[in-house]
Amino acid sequence: MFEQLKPQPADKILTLMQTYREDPRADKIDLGVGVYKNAQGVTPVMRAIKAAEHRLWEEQETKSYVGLLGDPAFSDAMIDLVLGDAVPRASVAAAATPGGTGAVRQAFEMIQYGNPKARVFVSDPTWPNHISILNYLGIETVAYRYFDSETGGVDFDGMLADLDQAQPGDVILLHGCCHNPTGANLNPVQWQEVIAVLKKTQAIPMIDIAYQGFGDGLDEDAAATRAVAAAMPETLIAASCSKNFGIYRERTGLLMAVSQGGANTGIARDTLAFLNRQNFSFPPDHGARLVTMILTDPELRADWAAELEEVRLSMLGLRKQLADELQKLTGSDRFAFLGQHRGMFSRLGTSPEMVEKLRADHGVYMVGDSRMNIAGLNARTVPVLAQAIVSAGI
Ligand code: PLP
Ligand code: TYF
Repeated sequence: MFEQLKPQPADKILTLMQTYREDPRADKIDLGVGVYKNAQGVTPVMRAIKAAEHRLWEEQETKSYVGLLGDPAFSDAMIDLVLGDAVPRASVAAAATPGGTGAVRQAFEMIQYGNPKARVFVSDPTWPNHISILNYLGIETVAYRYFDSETGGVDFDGMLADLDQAQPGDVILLHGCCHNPTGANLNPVQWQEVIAVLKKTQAIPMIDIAYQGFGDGLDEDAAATRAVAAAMPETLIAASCSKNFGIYRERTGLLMAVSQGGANTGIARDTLAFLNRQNFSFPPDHGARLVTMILTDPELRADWAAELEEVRLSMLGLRKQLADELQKLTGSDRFAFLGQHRGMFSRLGTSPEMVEKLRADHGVYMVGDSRMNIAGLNARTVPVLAQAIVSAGI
């Protein structure tokens, strides 16, 4: 049977990681995979995670199975973090998943299970794994305009016009904050307009929130997700703990299905448990337990929030430095959008040829669509990158 298998295209982001590792140049700059790195280029274990792991090692007495939906205390803590008091707790069904990707996958499966005809509207561009998983499941995708490469911002009129084409039962996938791969985001007024289109079309919103705390702050980054969930009869939310808790390899995420409570919430909960059982039975627990310990212990929570804020501000500082440096070198505001973007990523808006030139001539590694991981920079390499961008003629 194995000989019948078809070779699959590699994940471009992960391939780039490998090419970077094999490059012998000492001054190479890695702006590829979306992993936070500090000024020394290290992805640290957060202080609160270390403390929680220490405590867990001392206190944990069993590693027996938990439940198909994971530990309810994890769901409660994460629902509180993401949704605050935007919706009644009784209207949320939730399942722990292997990372945010697991939550995305389970959400798509739930959509397909509930409505095999549903189409999923995705931003152009979106995180490549969205498209890959949707194609794999055979779910029809419809791209909506999003990034305006002229301005580096959102083509909001185009976006609204495309979303307006959704039919009742279609799903509109939105990034809650810190859009991957572009870094361009909607403002609160624009989110209200999106909500108006969701109501008009009766499409179902699905929000992927993988960078809460990386943009404008923990509550600020969740504001759009909260507004949508409060306004709509049904919302799916896929949340990741990989980035904001720095526990990438622990595979920690949560899928939330928000409805009007009562029987709908019950059937949503049963379906999430069923879908978990079909795919992996019990979700991973280690990362979820650490997150729960941190969010429910005031001291650990305060320390985690403080360290996350340092991370956020360091990326914001690098953005501003890069935008300023390019302003100085070009004498124009062409790159001002880099300072306005939020999160780990910014799409420079240049061609794959230019991206390759930056790699070959300057040892700068960004994804082929010109997405840069801002956290791959530090105060010393920002001017080097700015000079490389200008020398390449971008
Ligand atoms: N969604 C988006 C938009 C992402 O960028 C990522 C990657 O970090 C994820 C989901 C899921 O990440 P993970 O599965 O590592 O939690
Ligand atoms: O976009 C990124 O770089 C992150 C990390 O298959 C990632 O979201 C990259 C590729 C992948 C899974 C996660």
